[in-house]
Amino acid sequence: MTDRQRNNPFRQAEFLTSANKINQLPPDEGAEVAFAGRSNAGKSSALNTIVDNKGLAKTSKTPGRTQLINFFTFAESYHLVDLPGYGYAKVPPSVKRHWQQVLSEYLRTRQSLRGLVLLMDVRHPLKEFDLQMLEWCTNQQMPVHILLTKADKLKRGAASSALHKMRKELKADYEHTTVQLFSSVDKQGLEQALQQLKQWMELE
Ligand SMILES: Nc1nc2c(ncn2[C@@H]2O[C@H](COP(=O)(O)OP(=O)(O)O)[C@@H](O)[C@H]2O)c(=O)[nH]1
Ligand SMILES: [Mg+2]
Repeated sequence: MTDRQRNNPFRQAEFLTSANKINQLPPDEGAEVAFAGRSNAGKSSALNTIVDNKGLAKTSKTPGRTQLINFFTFAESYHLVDLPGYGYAKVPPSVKRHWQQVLSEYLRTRQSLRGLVLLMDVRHPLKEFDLQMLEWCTNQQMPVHILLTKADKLKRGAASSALHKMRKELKADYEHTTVQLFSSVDKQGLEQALQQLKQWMELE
């Protein structure tokens, strides 16, 4: 076992269940962190990187497929939750409305939810879906940590200015939201993301 594996409690995570409706969620116990982002933001890839298991969350080159809330579990009552993104143009309005309702209710009612990881492609941040999630979380005083994904696609300087621009934009309305660069390809930002999850779930 390498040090990286030993320091990562999430690598034991396994699939628990999928839900399409609020009443299908597993018991509201233990500690939970949810991942949200528009389709294709790199959410499944980031989850797989965080749990150090390429096969856990399905990744796809065809966006918009996941229309379920997927629960992964480790150490009995800890959950990582993959929330569906509905930012893809081909999602019908009725489906979009269904998910808006499910997501807002989930954020409003889930007692074990400690924080939301919001993923955005570093080249296309703060779209309508992202602003909606930020609004809902702020209203619930739910902590949000943003991963600016696919940072490997930008040169170091461009990535760093995207990060600073984002910090500035968040400052006015979402003062307590934290943000970092992340890449599932070169693993930049992985340690910082793990630290945030461990802190929220009190796994230090
Ligand atoms: N270069 C690069 N590509 C990525 C990264 N993360 C995801 N991708 C690619 O972006 C696409 C969508 O990724 P996926 O994780 O399925 O996104 P999701 O729809 O948000 O779950 C896939 O083709 C991935 O290979 C990253 O950090 N860097
Ligand atoms: Mg996905």
